[in-house]
Amino acid sequence: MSRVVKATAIRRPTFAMAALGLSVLVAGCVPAFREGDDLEPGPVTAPGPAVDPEGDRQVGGDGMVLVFVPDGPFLMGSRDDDPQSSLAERPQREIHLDGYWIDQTEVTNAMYAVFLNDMGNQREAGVRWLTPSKARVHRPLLGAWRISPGFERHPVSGVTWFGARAYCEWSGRRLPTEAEWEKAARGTDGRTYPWGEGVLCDMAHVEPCVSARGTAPVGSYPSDASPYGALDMAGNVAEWVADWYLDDIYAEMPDRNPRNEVGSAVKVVRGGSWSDDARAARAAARGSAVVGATSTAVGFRCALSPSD
Ligand SMILES: [Ca+2]
Repeated sequence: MSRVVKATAIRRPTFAMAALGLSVLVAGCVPAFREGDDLEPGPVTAPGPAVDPEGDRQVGGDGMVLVFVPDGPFLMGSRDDDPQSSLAERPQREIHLDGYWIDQTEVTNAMYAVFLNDMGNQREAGVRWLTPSKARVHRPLLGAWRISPGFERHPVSGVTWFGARAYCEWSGRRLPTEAEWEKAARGTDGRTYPWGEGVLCDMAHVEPCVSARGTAPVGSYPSDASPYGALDMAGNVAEWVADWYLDDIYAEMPDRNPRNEVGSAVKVVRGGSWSDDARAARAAARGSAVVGATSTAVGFRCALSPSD
């Protein structure tokens, strides 16, 4: 499988990340740590095909459970009269997506450590895939990548967009599009949160509801479940998706399977996190960050089309 390395300039995003609680993202975070595996990005090897297909769920070769989102239309974006929404979420559109699979949870530290031990912590666009100072995955001198004890099932954080994409390709999947992420999170009916409306604390791992700052094991909040069974779409860590970010894309995007491939620096980040407020946890909320940025509050999940 060949991969394309985008030579992008890293700059501050054009969108007001702070409004969505993503101010912790830092542009161009080049990790200041010693590396012995300064490899050029090369062929990506997958751990194997998805196995054990069973109805609307299957298990990937990396152990991730995937849930199925059926073909059909859904309401994407926010109504003009929604006081919580931003202009970038409007106009609300009926968008049709072909059926696809999406990871039930965010990719975990345990999964990402396997990937790093296979591929190394490579650079793309001058930035390492993972910034250990913002992650619970680290590597001692001459040792293998390992996980801070107790954090094996927490979502990986501190990864660049490139590091997220590389993992999904390695695992035989891909990053979801922005539209796929939103449909997986809220279903077809335009609901505010994955579970419906109202009451955020105790429903999802979001600030200021969490007493201990930081991530939680994936799937710790059964109430943070979408109509398709995708978990932690409102909270835990926010998530990179495939699309480049544009403020005004909703009025122009096509009705079927939209995917914005136009851009050079800023990618879409979706969902709330342990450091985000209720507004950012809405399924329609749009965040963004430069592709080489890393954060303790941003991770990712992958997707898969039947035709992939
Ligand atoms: Ca999440």
